[in-house]
Amino acid sequence: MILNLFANSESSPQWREELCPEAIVLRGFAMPDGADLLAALQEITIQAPFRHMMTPGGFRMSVAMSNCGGYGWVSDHTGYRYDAIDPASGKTWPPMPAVFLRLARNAAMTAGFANFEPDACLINRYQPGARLSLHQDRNERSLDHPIVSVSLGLPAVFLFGGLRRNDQVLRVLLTHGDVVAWGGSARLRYHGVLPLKPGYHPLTTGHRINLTFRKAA
Ligand code: MD6
Ligand code: FE
Repeated sequence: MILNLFANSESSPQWREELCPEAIVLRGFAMPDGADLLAALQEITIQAPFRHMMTPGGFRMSVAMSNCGGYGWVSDHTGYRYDAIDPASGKTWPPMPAVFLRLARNAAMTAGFANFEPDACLINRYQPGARLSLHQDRNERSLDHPIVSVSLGLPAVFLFGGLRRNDQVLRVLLTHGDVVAWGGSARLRYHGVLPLKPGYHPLTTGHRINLTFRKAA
């Protein structure tokens, strides 16, 4: 006989986890594309190198950032905004690679958000100690579209809170290939990332990479 090790849902591997209604973790969803995504990323960062942006309050962000697509998220002393021009080069951001776009659309669809057409991809690079404090994503013109977030390389603890800054937060370990998609009633939930622990990953060596896809305009 063939033993079914996962005969009941209690012990079945949870591929899809709901953090709350309309916020879904798709475990390992980007795993097959990991190497292709990182190869495309190399090309992007030749045109638009990673840089540490300044917060409006004058602090240097510990996460290094770049962008691709029609719009890029930027932060400086004037505030946060989406800009079609990379302020470091004066040129448009590199186009979104086909493998990025296909993954973002597929993940959104799988998580229950049909017809997602991102025009911006913010690329975050974490080195050990880098963190992202609790924030809401609210610079997009319409909040009717979800956000799709792809984790590559070293694992990190993702904090997922409520609609108010002081609401209780969930801690979610995100590892290579995990995708988080959220929108609708969850779109303005506070979230952040705890300081990255040092480690080694064969595809990213000492870093974590996060891609967040949005419809900005
Ligand atoms: C990160 N992510 O995982 C940072 N924002 O490195 C985000 O800030 C984020 O993962 C909106 C939606 C999903 C995210
Ligand atoms: Fe965010």
